[in-house]
Amino acid sequence: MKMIVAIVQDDDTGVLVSELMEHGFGVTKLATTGGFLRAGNTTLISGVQDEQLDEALSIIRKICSSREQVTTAVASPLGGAGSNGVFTSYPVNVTVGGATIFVLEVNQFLKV
Ligand code: 2BA
Repeated sequence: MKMIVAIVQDDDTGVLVSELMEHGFGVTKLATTGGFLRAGNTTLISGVQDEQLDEALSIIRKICSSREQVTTAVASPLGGAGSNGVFTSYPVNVTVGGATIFVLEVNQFLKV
């Protein structure tokens, strides 16, 4: 048996948990905080049989792969925000998603 520990973006959590549960995986969700950015992320733990590991990892990969997303940035007018200039918006590409995954060997699995 293996234990998957996957640190994922909060935005991906809902879909990922649903998908894992639909495929019969047990999942525990923890609200966590990244040490570098000090921003919220989600850590999922899931105990899986050895032969199910690839299926679980491919679901995580499918939902959480890092991808480019277009968002809108707003530029302040020349002269600063207090001037009578016009705020303009423009599209920017940002990278979202991605997962950090650890796969651990499970020595014992008990429910008491
Ligand atoms: P990632 O490397 O994709 O890591 C995303 C989150 O995964 C991390 O959030 C942390 O919560 C967890 N994580 C990553 N590696 C880990 C490990 N070896 N053990 C335990 N947990 C781990 P943050 O710490 O807030 O980092 C967010 C992003 O900032 C990282 O994305 C990476 O792109 C960047 N980053 C992290 N540390 C950095 C550093 N020392 N210098 C430059 N960039 C860094």
